[in-house]
Amino acid sequence: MFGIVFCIEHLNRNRRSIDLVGILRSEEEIFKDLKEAVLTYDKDSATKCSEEVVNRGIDPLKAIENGLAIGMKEIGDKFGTECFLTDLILAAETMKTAMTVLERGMKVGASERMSGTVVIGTTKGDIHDIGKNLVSIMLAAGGFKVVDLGVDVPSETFIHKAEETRAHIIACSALLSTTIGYMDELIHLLKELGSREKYKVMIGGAQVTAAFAKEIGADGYAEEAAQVPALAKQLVGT
Ligand code: B12
Repeated sequence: MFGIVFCIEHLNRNRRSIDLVGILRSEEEIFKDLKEAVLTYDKDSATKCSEEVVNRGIDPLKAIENGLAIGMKEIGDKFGTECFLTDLILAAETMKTAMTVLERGMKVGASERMSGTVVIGTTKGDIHDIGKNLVSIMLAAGGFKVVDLGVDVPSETFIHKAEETRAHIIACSALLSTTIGYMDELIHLLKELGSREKYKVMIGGAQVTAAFAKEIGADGYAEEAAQVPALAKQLVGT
């Protein structure tokens, strides 16, 4: 009798672990669902998938780059033909919802933040913040203390906050042809104030190019958020 009970218990235990393995989705499946969530503006699914990423210890940056950002790019590519302003707003909000959850999975403690301080924001007149938020997350994960000023940030505020926080880098994002000029303004203002040498200025965003960065005398430019921590470390020499 004891033998039979033991056998049944043994089988059950094994089946449970098989079931467990059975219900564990692959990382790729979760990333695909995150992409779909952005494309269908499904905040519930975005939240659930992001929680799964965090709870299972999957790298949140991989989830952003291989899931959310791909969905966002698809929406961007369809802009003006299949997708319009409302679609963009809904997709962006879905991505933000997911990123709030994923940020909890970034394993960077205060003591590890010794690479330097970065003051970051989107230029005046510009409310695009998805790329800027991604860059912030990457910098924090790369060991930087990040002071995020949000969107529509005047050049004076960038400088004031950099002074206040004794920042090493001012990072500026812009997505509109009409707002990249404020990056030039920022550098001019720094020069006028005699503070140009105090900070490294790093710029980026869809309309920004390496040539533009060189033209206005910025210290660094990166096309992708993934390149930013290495660039920032190079700039501050850490
Ligand atoms: C989502 C989106 C919106 C959302 C923004 C939501 C949000 N919270 O950000 C909403 C709907 C609000 C919006 C509004 C508008 N938008 Co819009 N938007 C987009 C869209 C589709 C995607 C942008 C995005 O998030 N991309 C994904 C992120 C991850 O990419 P990214 O920002 O480029 O960032 C990456 C890199 O550039 C880099 N990076 C970014 N920042 C930084 C900073 C530093 C320091 C570094 C080193 C690197 C770096 O790293 C990031 C990750 O790899 C783009 C189209 C496109 N394909 O770019 C249009 C786009 C930028 N928008 C555009 C326009 C015109 C507008 C509006 C003026 C529309 C309108 N008529 O109202 C308004 C602008 C309002 C304003 N004052 O800002 C145009 C700009 C055209 C131009 N040449 O100026 C685009 C290109 C669409 C188009 N094809 O016409 N938009």
